[in-house]
Amino acid sequence: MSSQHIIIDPITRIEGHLRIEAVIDENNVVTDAFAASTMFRGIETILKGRDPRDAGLLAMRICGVCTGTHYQRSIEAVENAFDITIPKNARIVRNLIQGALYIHDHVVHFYHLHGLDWVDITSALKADPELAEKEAYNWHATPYGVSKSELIQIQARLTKFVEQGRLGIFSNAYWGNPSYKLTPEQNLIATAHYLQALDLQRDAAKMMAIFGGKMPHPQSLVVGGVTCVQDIKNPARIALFKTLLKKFSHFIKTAYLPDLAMAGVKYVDEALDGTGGGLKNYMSYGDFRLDDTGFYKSALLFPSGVVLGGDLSKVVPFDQSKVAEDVTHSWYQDNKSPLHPFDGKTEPNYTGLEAKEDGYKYLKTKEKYSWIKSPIYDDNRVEVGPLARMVVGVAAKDERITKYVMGFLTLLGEKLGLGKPAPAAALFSTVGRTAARAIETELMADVMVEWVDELAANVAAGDLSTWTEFNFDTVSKDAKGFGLAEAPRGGLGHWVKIKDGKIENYQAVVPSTWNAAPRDYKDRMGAYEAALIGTKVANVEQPLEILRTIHSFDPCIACAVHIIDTKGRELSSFKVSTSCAI
Ligand code: NFE
Ligand code: MG
Repeated sequence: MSSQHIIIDPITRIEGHLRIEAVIDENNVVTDAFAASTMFRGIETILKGRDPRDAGLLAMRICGVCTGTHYQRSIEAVENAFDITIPKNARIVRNLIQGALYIHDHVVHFYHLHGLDWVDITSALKADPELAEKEAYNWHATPYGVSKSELIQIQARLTKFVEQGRLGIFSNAYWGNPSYKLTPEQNLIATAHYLQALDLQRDAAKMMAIFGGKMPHPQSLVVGGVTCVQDIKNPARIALFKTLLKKFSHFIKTAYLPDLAMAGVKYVDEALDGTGGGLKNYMSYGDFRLDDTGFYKSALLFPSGVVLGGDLSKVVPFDQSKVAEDVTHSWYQDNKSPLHPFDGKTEPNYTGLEAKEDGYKYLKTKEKYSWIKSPIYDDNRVEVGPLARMVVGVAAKDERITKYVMGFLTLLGEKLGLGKPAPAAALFSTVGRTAARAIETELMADVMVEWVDELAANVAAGDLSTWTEFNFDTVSKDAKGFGLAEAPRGGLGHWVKIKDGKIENYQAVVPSTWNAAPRDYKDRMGAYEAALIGTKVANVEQPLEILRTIHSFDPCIACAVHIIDTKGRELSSFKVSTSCAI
């Protein structure tokens, strides 16, 4: 039996440095896969010895993409350590900043990072704009920005790029690959939305800045609450937030979801046969407190829990003490067994790649091969992210989540002519992962309207409190706490141990750490690796199907590793052995 080794390095249209090595058999089906972060950073170590009140400002530098999320989790870990409950206004403001991050991140992901795995831009050049306008009405009653004249303009812009030989942002992709399935007209619609979303995403960033002070890296969170008192008191600021939200929400409903349904119908076979499903173990830490009972007590927008083996009939309660990180296959000093984050270590041990006769270097997959650690929950490998949140929500019979998920499955069933909703099991796939993100985006945009009204009403009723008084001089100097939440890409936890008033140990276990991790001590695959198994590649020179599945997780490797080589040493050099990677 012959097999081929595909290396994609770097994977582009992601944050950070990710390498995928896959083995494919004579039928071009992936039989083995390895995910490696080739980048080394170091923020957990930098936090040691610092004042815990400063932790958020340093931890936020873990990533410039999921801006604010590490900041908030870090502050919440310290609040948990000192048992501080924040006021209502602070809770809502934090929800609004995070909510704006979600809708920003998800739209940018679908169109700008993942879209070209589904949409062939060069095919859009062949489209008939008049037919494309008509086609858009098949997917929404009032489709976004796709009148014939708008589409003609967009096509002219693209044609100019091509004639000048300057495809720019669209260069170097796998155009013409047989696994592109949309019609030229559908490709033109999605391309129009790609370009329109480039402009529009600024609005979500502005929303974050209204209460966060700036973007990226908002500044208005402190241990005990938030500092944006003037912004919540000013009705014009709240009204601006609502206007931008409304505008963005319009795009979500009239472009993002219809495009998703359009692609979902074309790619439904891959959803139904479970391509890219992977581990089928889903975990959510739970997030977005809906009342002021307190951290880990309040009702949540996204319930916490674990669903194992795709069994939607039960949810295992989440318990943070069952989180551990293993480094058997990661470039760190070995531990005897996986460590809980309170006791976690970040001690590099780079053992390099292996040069082979063909002149390329390969991952030493039997040994250590990634800078990402392998997180484990109660001795299970799990997937986190929007799909996990939707799956856990449905399994937990959460009314709101079930309504949005069923709404999409019903729409898909209708468009497919099934006479009933598409089966929920279709979600356990690459297409399902991408769909779950869109479903969650609509849900978030809708619930944010309720939150901003709740904030305005609370302020109008005279509650201007934004901070729970907290005097560091009067609390115990030895404490520990955790900030557990859901970042756009999945469960995010920061654990802090404080001794003599200084940080003694700090560990972050991040969404892309869960998903992009290598094998563990039992040689079990991480989520990316498992999701690639069984994927059929139409053209091995253009492993588009591999990119499609990896991109469906929205990788962020800066988050996943959060360690930095301050000496700027070259840690390894890599050659790209495939013709190109988007
Ligand atoms: Ni750097 Fe992040 C999110 C976090 S992911 S993007 O979402 O936390 O791994
Ligand atoms: Mg970590």
